[in-house]
Amino acid sequence: MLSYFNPHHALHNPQYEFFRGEKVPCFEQQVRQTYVEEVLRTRGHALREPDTDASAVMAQIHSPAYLAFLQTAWQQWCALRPDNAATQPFPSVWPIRSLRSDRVPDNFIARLGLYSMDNGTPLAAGTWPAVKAGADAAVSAAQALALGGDGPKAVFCCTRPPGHHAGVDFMGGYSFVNNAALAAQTLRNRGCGRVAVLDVDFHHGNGTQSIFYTRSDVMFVSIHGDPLTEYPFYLGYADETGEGEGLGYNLNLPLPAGCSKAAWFDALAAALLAIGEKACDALVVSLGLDTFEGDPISKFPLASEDYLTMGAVLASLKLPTVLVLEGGYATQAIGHNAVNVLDGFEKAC
Ligand code: OKP
Ligand code: ZN
Repeated sequence: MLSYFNPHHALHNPQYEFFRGEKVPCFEQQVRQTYVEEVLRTRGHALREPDTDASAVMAQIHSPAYLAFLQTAWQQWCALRPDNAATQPFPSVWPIRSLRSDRVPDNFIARLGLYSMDNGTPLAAGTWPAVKAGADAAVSAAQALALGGDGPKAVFCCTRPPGHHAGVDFMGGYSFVNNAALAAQTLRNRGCGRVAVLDVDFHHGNGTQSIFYTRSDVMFVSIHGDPLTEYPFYLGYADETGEGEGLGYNLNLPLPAGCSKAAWFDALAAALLAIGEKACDALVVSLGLDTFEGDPISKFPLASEDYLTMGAVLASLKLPTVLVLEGGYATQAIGHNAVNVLDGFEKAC
């Protein structure tokens, strides 16, 4: 499958995150993309560098103030004191209920809280250039997809860090810019009447859902660990069905942690049925591989061979498809699991 990769992902190289109250090495590591690229090459897939500047599409999805903050966040952090270059900034206070989010504080950590949903999204010196190159890869992939006629019927975007937790004006869950939303918006810009985003990452794609919640031109469907017990906790319930124009164009299929494979594939069938009912012209898959049984932070049961099946089932929709890499933290397995989805997809076409 034609694949666009993020050539600058390694610039995003934070040293630690907080996990259960402790500083731990980041789960979201450089080797994740290295391994996927390696398996793509050894299994014969073409890899391309991005050939588009995502800036215009980014401005359609994210707020100007958030994008401006993100671009210079590291410089702002380092300007506070020279020692800061050796550490990482984390928010510690957030404008939740009763507090104002319409004022932008002068204090950097307060601004970081304004633009973050958690303290689990470490920012490093090269975060912005890495994230920007990932956005370029997502838009490039969506532009390379053939919408009828000759050309690739599916394209893969191989990038990190992930994007599906990032909303219009906030980062969170290792995500800064919403790559799947950029791909979907690019397909809309190219004339697709309706795009379906199917998010199969273990974690609910709260950012993508919120970006498209009031729109019917981009449908959002997600299969994920029940937010009652799993991150991101505050979104992803079955009763979130869209609002206004978007009513009926959001579908959450939460599953209990520890559910069976059969339950997962039943949810996938339900997701495809719902997408099939809405006359969609293209599909974007938020491809998280953290549904893998060996994932260190997730609780779904899929084995490596199940990803071949997943790919074949996704292909049965017969829609032009962009697959965008999201999570997956069993680093040794992420390459084969991701490429199994692509091979399963192509074999079924
Ligand atoms: C990103 B993706 C909080 C650490 C928890 C949340 C997991 C983010 C997953 N201190 N991190 O959906 O794979
Ligand atoms: Zn995830």
